[in-house]
Parts: sequence; structure tokens; C-alpha cells
Amino acid sequence: MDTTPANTANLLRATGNAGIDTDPDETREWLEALEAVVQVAGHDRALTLLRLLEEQAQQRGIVANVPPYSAYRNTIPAEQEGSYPGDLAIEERLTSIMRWNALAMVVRANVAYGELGGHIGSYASAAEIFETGFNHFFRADEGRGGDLVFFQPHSAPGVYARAFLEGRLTEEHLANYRQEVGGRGLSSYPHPWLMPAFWQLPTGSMGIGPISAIYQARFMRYLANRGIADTSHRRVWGVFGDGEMDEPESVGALTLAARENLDNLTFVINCNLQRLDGPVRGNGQIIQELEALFSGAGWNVIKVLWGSDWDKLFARDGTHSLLRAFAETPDGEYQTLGAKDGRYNLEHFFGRAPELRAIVEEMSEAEIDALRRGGHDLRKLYFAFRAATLHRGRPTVILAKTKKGFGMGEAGESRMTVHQQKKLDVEALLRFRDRFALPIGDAEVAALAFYRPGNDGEEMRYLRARRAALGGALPARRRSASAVAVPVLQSYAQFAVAAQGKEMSTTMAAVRLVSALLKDPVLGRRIVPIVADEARTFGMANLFRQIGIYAPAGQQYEPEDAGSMLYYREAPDGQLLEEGITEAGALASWTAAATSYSAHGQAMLPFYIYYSMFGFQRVGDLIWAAADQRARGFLLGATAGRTTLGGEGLQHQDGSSHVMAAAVPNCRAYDPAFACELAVILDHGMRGMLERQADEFYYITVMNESYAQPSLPEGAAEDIVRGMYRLGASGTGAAQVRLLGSGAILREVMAAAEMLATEWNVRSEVFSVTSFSELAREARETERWNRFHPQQERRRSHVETLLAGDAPIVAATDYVRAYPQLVASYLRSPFTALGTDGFGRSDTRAALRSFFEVTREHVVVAALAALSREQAAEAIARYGIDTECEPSWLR
Ligand SMILES: Cc1ncc(C[n+]2csc(CCOP(=O)(O)OP(=O)(O)O)c2C)c(N)n1
Repeated sequence: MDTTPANTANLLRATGNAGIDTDPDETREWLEALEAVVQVAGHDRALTLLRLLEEQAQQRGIVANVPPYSAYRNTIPAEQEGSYPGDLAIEERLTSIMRWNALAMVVRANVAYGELGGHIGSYASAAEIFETGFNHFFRADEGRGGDLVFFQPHSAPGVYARAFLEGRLTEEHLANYRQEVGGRGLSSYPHPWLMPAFWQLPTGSMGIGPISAIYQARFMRYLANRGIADTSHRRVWGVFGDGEMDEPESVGALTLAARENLDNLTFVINCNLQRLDGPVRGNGQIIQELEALFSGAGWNVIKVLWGSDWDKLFARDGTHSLLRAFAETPDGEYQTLGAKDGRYNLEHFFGRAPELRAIVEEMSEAEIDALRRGGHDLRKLYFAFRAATLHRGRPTVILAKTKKGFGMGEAGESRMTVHQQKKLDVEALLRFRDRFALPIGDAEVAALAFYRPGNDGEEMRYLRARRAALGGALPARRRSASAVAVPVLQSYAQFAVAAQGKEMSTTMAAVRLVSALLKDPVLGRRIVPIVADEARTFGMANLFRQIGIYAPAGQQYEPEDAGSMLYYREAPDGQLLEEGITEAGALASWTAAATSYSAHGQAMLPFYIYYSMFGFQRVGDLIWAAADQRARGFLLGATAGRTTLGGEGLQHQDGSSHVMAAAVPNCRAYDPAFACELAVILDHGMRGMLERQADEFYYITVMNESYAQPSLPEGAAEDIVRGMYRLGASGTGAAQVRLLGSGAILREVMAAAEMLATEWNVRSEVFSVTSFSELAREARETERWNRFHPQQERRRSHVETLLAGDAPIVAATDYVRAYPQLVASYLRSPFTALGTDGFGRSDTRAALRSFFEVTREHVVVAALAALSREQAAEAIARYGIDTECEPSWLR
């Protein structure tokens, strides 16, 4: 090693430590001493000395201010690479074919329709990364469950291009890219809902992929530690964009992955230095920033920055001039260099200093132009992937430096606008063909013909052999798992279905139901209770002891409450996932468990119980992705409603989640008032998801208000599931008014019915609405059927059947009015909705219900207002209702 002062100064500059060496001669002595130790006693001895020195320096209070990243070069030195196990020439040719078909797919769709969108530049930058995975690492099912790969969403055309070559997709499929409506089309991004036998993991919303990959890898370990499935040979791969890493979800769970030693997880970040509008870090270096971030979070970091042809340049560079120049080049400039030709690079990069120019003295401009970044070098990528799979104890991130739009030349390579580039003229296509030496004629290029080499040719044989060696095709999605028997309701839910007026809250009932199900010999071990630091809040502390908290490292401390009955028990086979304060993490965990039937062939039943306000509103996009992924499980929103949580105030009181849940097509949402309703819904949901393999999930809100619970009315179960059942009537004769009550406000409505009968001589019928969204869904379907079948006998929806006739309807809920109004347009009668529009606030339940005008008195006034103005005026006066105050949503 060159230890001259000039060189050490260069090295310090290259690593961001310029100007700190005040005594170069002394520096040299130290460096020579180190060099001598390495020569004589070896690496280990040198390392020991360095550690001891560091320890002593720290004792002396000397703390080094070392940049949290390494020099701007490949982590794996060329001499450690070894021999390549594949055929590089064939793989290069295959990669070029993938590139062409992916590009043709996008350009075709846009030539034909001009409005379908799609991306060329991203896959162009990621092709070698994908192909390295496909040819050497991504293991498919093999009957034991394969790897799970989160693909960068807008690089989907590359995955389709490969599936086309593999014979899994036809030319017709490719021609129908982004035209899904007529069938036989291909989704824009990975969408299991729309391509259920193909895509496993939805990644279209940036940030969801990275956090989901981490919790998926964690869930694999959970399954293994609990003895449910052997996942030891399986990995989770995630190919993500460098721009995508700015999403909070992308980085929010990195430390969990390191803390739980997830060496079954590899991220490959495609660092093409660009995102959509421009550079990811024009004035900085995203790769160095990501290295600092990931290594700080405890990950193993492998940088793949320079291709093999740079190795000889580094070998010639005795003065670290390359590293120095790299360190001084911001990403914005790398992008410009990437967009320009060899001459420009010679002048503007190598021309910066004589020693830099000397390194490339013998090279032509064309050779300089052909220098590749590491992420486009199959060989460099292979050794990085391999090192990741061999690394033990920590997850690995591979930071692969690429060029956005690689190979697109002037039509896109490293251009600011490349992300939006969807059309290429014939000249550009021909240049692309030539650039990658594709055996496609001019006419075929102009026609954007897809290319598949002969079935018996070298490429196709290689492609098939590689995938056969890796267990088959990927991605491929399993659609079902063995059914899990659900116990009969009476065996575990008697306390709820025959409650006989016993007081409890529905949250308490939910916890009791789950606790009882946990004891079921078949289903019990498949239940995955999940909390985000709210187990005590929801009365679940008994589960700590009963089933244990999942902690792969066990419990290496004596818990403070060790002597108590319900002590905080952590165990490697703990069943409860205690996620801490991360709703996003908890939801990602829930999704991993809720899709385990598909990803692992093991049906699990997750119950994630959380503050309902921090669900659909806070992590709604993760819920949307779970829906896309055909999740099966329960989300328990506690606490229901805007007035039930009393003192908690504005940001905690939920009056809107049911409106959002109603818009998720496969989410079945309920707001039950009674424990018996809850039990029936739970039973129905479990049977659907676990026995009938229905791709739906349940959102159920439960509340913390304790009151007398009735037994399940005879024959009500079916209607409870459909969304509404008749509770009874007050007064005699035909009802003059129908009262609908839901969730926390049902009891106010029941009381109002009594008041109407006794105080106003008005007969009313009362209905418990367990789900306005389910009622609306069926009513919508019925309405549509009737519209399209005008000459057939009219059908009636459930809500229409129960609410036939003209008597006015008053519906009251603890949610915003838009929730009950979901059904209003399907009914003939006048419909008044009472709800909790506006910001929540702290106060008692009674005060809040009065504020939002959902008390029994308000229900009475609303009912009377629909019947008789005089009586309404009288009731307003009698109940002292302030009619001149501002409405709740303006206060
Ligand atoms: C949550 C979210 N926000 C915005 C987008 C739109 N979008 C799609 S790709 C993209 C840029 C991605 O950049 P990067 O991650 O660097 O990947 P590249 O395409 O450069 O490889 C954006 C903003 C999205 N898909 N998801």
C-alpha cells in the first residue's frame, strides 16, 4: 500500500476527511507500522490492534468523527469475486431480449391508445438486477414454499417479458398490457386481486413494499419459531427504487429487521439516482446516504457501484484519484455524466486532474462511453447477491448503482424526463435494437414485434434450465390453503350469545372471544393476535402470560412484574405480536399473517386490535394494499364511535372509519352494539375466510362502554350478518316511524322508542343496524339488477324488505351522517340521519352525545319532526334543546 503523505491526503479527501492531517510524517509512520503488522501477523492481528487503539482512545475521551459511510467504491473487491457460475454471454442476450419485449409492450400500448401510460426507464435500469435474481437466486416453490420477491412496481413489464419467454404469458397478454377490463390483459403493477395466479405482493404504492417485505421476513421466522412451518430455506427479496426510500414506510422498520436478525431478507435498491421529476439527491449522494442509514440501522450493506471494466482503472489508480473524484461528484452531476457520451465524460470527469486522465490514457472515447455502472454488470451483481445470501445474522441491502433508461440513448438514458418517456420513434427503436444487438429485423422493430428466440435455441434452453434448477417459475400465487375447522359458536361464545343481561363492553367480549378461540385445539394456534402497544388499554394483558409475546431472542431479563399472574412474558414461541407504537408495522404484520394462506400455504387468522382512529385514516393505504393482496383476517377497531371514548378528544375519537371501510370492496365492516351480534359476525367471518376460502377481511368496531348485554334473539343471526335485524316495536299497531340504531348509539335509539310510545303516543319499530355498508352493498346490487332487468319481477334488497312502507325513518349512529346515508337512496320513506359530524373533543359520553345531537331526546325530536311539527316544537321545548347553537361540524 502507498503510504506517502500525498497519497494519504488523497485518501482522506476521498473519504470526506480532507484537511485533518497536520503531521504527514507521523501519519506515515503509523500507517507503515500497520502495514507491517498486516504483512507479518495478518489481518486479524491488525484488527485486534485497531480495536484496542479505539478502546483506549475512547477511554481518553477521543471520539472519532467518522463519516457513517465508506468510500465510493464496490464493497466486494474484485479479487474476492471468484468464478462466475453462469454463462454471461447467454445471460446478456436474454437480458437484452427482456429489455426489448418490456419496451415494446409499453410503447405499443401508448402508440395504440396514447393514454395507458407505463414506464420504460425504470426496468431499463433494473433489468440486470432482475435477471441476476431470476437466473441465480429467486427460488420458486419446490413444494416447500419458495422465495417471496417484492418487485419494483413500475418495472412490471420486465417481469411480464420474462414470463412471456417462459411461456407463461402469451403474445396476446403482452399486447394487452394495461388493458385489463376485457380479460386477458396485464396489470399495470403487481396486483394479486387482478392477476391472482401470478402476482403475490402488491407494491404499486411506494413504501408499502419495503415495510411489507420486512414484516413478511419477520413473519416467516414467526411461523418457524412457533413450529407452524419450516421456512428456513426461504428468503424475502425486495427490489426497490432509491427515490422510494424517501417514503417514511420504507425506512420505518429497518431497525426491526436488524434487531430480529432477519438474514432471510435482502433489499436490492436500484440506485439509478433519479425518481420521477429529477434526481433523488441532486446535490448529494443517495448511495452514501442510504449506506449510512442502513448501516446505522444495523444492516449489512453491499455497494455495487462500478462494473468489471472499472476494475482495471482502479488497479491503475495508485493515488485514489478516482475515489476522490467520486466523493466530490454530486448525483446531479453523475446524472449529467450518464446522459452524455465518452467525450464529455473524458473532458468533464477524467479531465478534472492529470492523474485521473492518466488512468484512461489508453482508452478511446467509445471505451469510456461503454464503462458500465455496477448495477448493469451481471457478474458484480451476482457476487453481491451471493454475499447477501451467505451473510448471517443481519439483513442485507445491496445498493446497486444504475442508469435510469439504460440503453435508451438520447431518447431517455439518464434524462430528466425519462420516467415519463412512453413513446420512441423508429430511429430510437432501431438504435436500441443495435445497442443490444438484438436479432430483430427493421420491419419487426418498426412494428414493435415481440421477440421470442427459437424454443430449442441456446437462450431458451438456458432460461428453462436455470428456472428448473431454482424450482420453477416465479412469481406464482397460491390461491388457497387447507381449510381450518371453525368451532361451533356455542362452544366458546355462550357468554355472548346467552348473555342474559350481563354487563360488559363489546371490547371485553371481543377479547374474551379471541381468548376462548386461542384455546381451540385446531384453530387456536393459527390465531395471531396483534397489538401496537395497546394490549393493556383493551384489557388484553392476560394474553401476555397466556400465549406469550413473540420475541425470537426469548426473555433475557427478569421482568419487573415477574411475580404477578399476568407478567410480561416474552418467548421465542410467543403467539402475540406486540409491535410497539407502529400502526404501519402492525398492519404490515397483519397483512403477512392474513395472506399466509397464500404465501405459505398455512391459513392463519390475525386479529389486529387498535384505536380505530389510527387505522383506516392513518394506514389506510396499507389496508388497501392488503385488500389487493386478498388478505383474510380481522381488524378490530377499538374504540367505536366519536362519543364512546369519552375523555380522549379530537384525534382519538373515530367518527369516520366506517365510511372509509365501506369503499374497500372486499372489506366487510360492522359496527355491532351487542356482544351477541359480535359473536355471530365473528363466526360468520371465520367460516367464510377459513372454511370457504373467501378472499375478504373483516373490520369490526368494538367499544369500551359497559352495559347490559341481551341474549341473541331467536332467528336474528342471518340478519345480523346481512347488516340489520328487527329488535322490536314500542306501542301497538302499525309503526308510524322506524328507528335505526347502530353501534354505540343503538341504546339511545331503543330508549327513544320507549319515550315516543309513553310520552308522545307514537308507535315505532326499532332495528339494530350492524352494518350500513353491508346493507348498502346488497341494495346497490339489487338496484342494478332491477335497472338491467326492467321486465322481470322486481327484487327487494334486505334493507328494503325490512323497511318496506312509507313510515319515516330516523337513523342514528356514532359515525358521521354519511355512514347511515349509505342506504338512504335505496329507500322510499323520508330518511333522517343523525351522526357525529365534526371534530371530537374531550368530555363525558353524555355531554358528547348531546353535543353531536345523537341522544335519545334528539332521536325523539327527529322522529316527531317527520310526523308532526307541533309535537316536534313541543319536544324541543320540553327537552330544552338549544336550536340556535352552531352545528357540531362548525365548532
Ligand atoms: C405512494 C406513491 N407516491 C407516488 C407514486 C408515483 N410514482 C411512481 S414511480 C415514482 C418514482 C419512483 O422513483 P424511484 O423509486 O427512484 O424508482 P425509479 O423509477 O427511478 O427506478 C413515483 C413518484 C407512487 N407510485 N406511490
